[in-house]
Amino acid sequence: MRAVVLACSLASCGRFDFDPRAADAEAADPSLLLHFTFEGALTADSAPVPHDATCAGECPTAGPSAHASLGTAAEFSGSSCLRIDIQTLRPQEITLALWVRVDQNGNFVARPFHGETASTNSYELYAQSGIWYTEIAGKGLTRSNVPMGEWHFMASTWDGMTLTQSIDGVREEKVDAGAISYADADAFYIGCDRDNGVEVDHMTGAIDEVRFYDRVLAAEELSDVEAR
Ligand SMILES: [Ca+2]
Repeated sequence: MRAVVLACSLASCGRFDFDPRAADAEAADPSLLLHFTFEGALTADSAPVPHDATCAGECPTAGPSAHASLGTAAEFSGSSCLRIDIQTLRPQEITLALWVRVDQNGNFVARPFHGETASTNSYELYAQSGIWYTEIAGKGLTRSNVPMGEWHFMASTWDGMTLTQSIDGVREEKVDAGAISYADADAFYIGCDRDNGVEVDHMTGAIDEVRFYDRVLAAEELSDVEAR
């Protein structure tokens, strides 16, 4: 076993169902803008063009993930958050995918558009009072009664017209969701949102395998992502 561990690459360590061909394809996919695996340094981005995070407030800590094959996850305490400076990346199509365990309310991921001057002006995935939300600028989709304290795979896509939300493979969509309106100062956040110039809605729970693409992934592709 030791020889296997020593031989594996950083990305594959601990993933015994790891398919190197799939990983190579993912590492070469230019539409993958961000990919946080939370193995090793929790601020490290594994996307083809990496944009490492900084801690906005407290740093998250490492904890167990949804499956042993996913290694470690990032644990958010309610006052920790990660900021990724991708202000120059302004995709007009989006896919977000991640594993989430909610212990209390909070934002899983958020891409504010006018976070310095406004609220409810983000592409955001969050939970509040047992309801999960996928919203653009305050409009979007909800799912009630998602169990707390358990891991779920969540994905959302936006093609410029239709917003989708998928939780554990059950998909809903909304046409004419809110509009994307990028501003200069806004970053991307994991574990909180930014409204009126301050970080808000901090997550209490855990997050793993955050992927952010500038295209809409098909349902089969999202199933492949979930299975990795
Ligand atoms: Ca992980």
